[in-house]
Amino acid sequence: MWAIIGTWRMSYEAIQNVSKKLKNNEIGADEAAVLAIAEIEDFPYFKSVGYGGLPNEEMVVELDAAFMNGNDYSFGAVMAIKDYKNPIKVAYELSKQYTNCVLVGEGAEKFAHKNGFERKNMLSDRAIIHYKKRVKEMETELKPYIGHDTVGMCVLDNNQKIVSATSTSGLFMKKSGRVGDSAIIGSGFYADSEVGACTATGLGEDLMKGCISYEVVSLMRQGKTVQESCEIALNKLNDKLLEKAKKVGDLSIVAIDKNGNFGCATNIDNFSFVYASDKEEAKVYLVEKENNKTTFKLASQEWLDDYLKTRMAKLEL
Ligand code: SD4
Repeated sequence: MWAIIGTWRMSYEAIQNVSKKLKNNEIGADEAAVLAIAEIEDFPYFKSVGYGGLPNEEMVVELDAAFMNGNDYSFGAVMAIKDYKNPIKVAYELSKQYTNCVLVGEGAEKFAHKNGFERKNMLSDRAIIHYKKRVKEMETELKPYIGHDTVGMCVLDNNQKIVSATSTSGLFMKKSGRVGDSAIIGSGFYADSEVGACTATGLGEDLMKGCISYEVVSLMRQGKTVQESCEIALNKLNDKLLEKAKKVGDLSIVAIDKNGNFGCATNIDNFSFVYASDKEEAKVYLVEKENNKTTFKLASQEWLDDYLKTRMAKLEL
């Protein structure tokens, strides 16, 4: 039995590709998560992950990524790393270390260099255009743009191993050194092979307030289904923030349980995810939310075609 779930439509091709290998037992959960996320990091048209990711307010691309092994809870994370092609591979390598497994900025870059990871200028021409357009729009004051597309994946393999992993350029126009939930254990990702895994996307500052990925796994551990766990955790965080802070950012999560069942929850209107398992091939789902109840449906072919067209449309200043 195996299953894989990834945030956003962006996970589609990568999940299709690794599914074939998971099915044939060619790779396990670790490799599936790392390969799939690296493929997304390499694709220049996804603008919140890897190459082509949107820069911070100084027009520098700083990336966060993380990996967690649900068998032994080992994990690794890089934060605000610059000029490395695949932050997820660096995070994975760090997860093999008991100590020093979370590195930021220069320290992360030194580690990547010492371990022979490929360097790359991660600022694409397209990202520069996005940046300049945004600067023009905000002539007076630069504010972080709260649109998002971070990739998070949870994978269960045929050996009942579960992992969770993420990669992101974080918020567009963020401050230099800003870190969101994606590289913070328990917030952007969490995995326990005896229970399940969860990963999040949205406004990191708010997702961290609920330690949401840990919360979802805890609820599953207490006997809730994966779908119940996602909805309870997300609605609770959403409602608490509205009550206490009078505002809440975008929050979306996906999760799997130890039997490969999936769940999702969101407080926005355009969240999508991709799921594949030994029982079904990779499909894109669109999530809908009404009165704290989450439903999802398969994306139509028209929606899928339109997505890539929009993503790859010519950009002009
Ligand atoms: C962050 N959660 O850095 C990330 C942003 C995100 O899609 O999800 N973008 O806050």
